[in-house]
Amino acid sequence: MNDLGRLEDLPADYVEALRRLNLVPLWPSLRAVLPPGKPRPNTRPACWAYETLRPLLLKAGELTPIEKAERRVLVLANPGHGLERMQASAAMYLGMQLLLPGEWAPAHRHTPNAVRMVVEGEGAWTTVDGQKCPMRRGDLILTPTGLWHEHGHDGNEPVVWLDVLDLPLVHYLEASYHVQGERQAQHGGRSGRAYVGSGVVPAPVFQRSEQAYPMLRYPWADVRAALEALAANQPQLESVQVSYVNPETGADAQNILGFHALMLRPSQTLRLPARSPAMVFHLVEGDVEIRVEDQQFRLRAADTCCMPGYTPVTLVNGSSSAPTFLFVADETPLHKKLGVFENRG
Ligand code: 1HN
Repeated sequence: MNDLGRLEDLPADYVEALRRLNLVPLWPSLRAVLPPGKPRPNTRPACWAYETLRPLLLKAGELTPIEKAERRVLVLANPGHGLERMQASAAMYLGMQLLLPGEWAPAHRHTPNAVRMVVEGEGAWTTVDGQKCPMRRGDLILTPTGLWHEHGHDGNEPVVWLDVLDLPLVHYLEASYHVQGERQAQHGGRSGRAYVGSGVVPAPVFQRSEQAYPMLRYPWADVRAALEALAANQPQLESVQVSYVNPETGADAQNILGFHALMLRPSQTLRLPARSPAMVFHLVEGDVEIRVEDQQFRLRAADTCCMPGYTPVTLVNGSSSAPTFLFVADETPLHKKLGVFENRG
């Protein structure tokens, strides 16, 4: 409904005179850019089943050599944004990337921030800023803005991972570009095992790390153990969740998107409040039903789905005997920094 008049209500020659001067009247469009009460997101609830996506990704491996593709990815595009825009939500890009044994995806760096959530396969690695990060199921690897990164594969089975980038936002800001590079020298650099979550951080001669991204690889085994310990130590805790943070500062691991892991106890139903940021769920282990508005999605392991902001989401563990583990990406750091974050309960 538009109660402020339509463009067609104005004389055509008037509108044309305005247009020739690069002018447009605001009032016919005001409700569209400022809808009453809450936003009207383009982001729709959408789900991608790994079982149906996987054979198509493997087919891409046959059709397109890595040398040609550079990154062999199927983009998980939210139909509400139009498939060609490659958006899961306003700020989030999702893609499933395939690397085959012996392949190498060459070094580059770019302004958008990326993370990888490893879905399947052994033997691949990503080198980020000179640190070689082994890729195992459930590991989260950061490739923050500006850092060199490349992928290699010494194993003997296909490796697949989920890429989450803030590309739509950075592109919208007209700040997205990349630089090609040479193969990186791998160095000790940050020690992959320096941060062990015991409340202490390395402080050689009492100098704390000045790296903006001191931790690049968050092994799933540690995250899973942290969730299980949290659940065991706090039986009354409803929401068994951890956030991926910079272990030196406690701030979010990256500047724009937030990353979390969540455990549902057997048979647990967890209602997440309606908050302004959109969310992505990737099922690492277990079985979950996701309810949003009047829709329901059943996720099996490695399935991924995306939910708009401003609407409550309910997660139901489909197993009465085993916990379910989810990786969550959201736009919370961005909304908080911009001052538009809302929790409507
Ligand atoms: C990128 O650099 C990677 O490095 C993956 O693996 C997906 C999507 C858009 C832009 C850059 C990668 C990407 C990307």
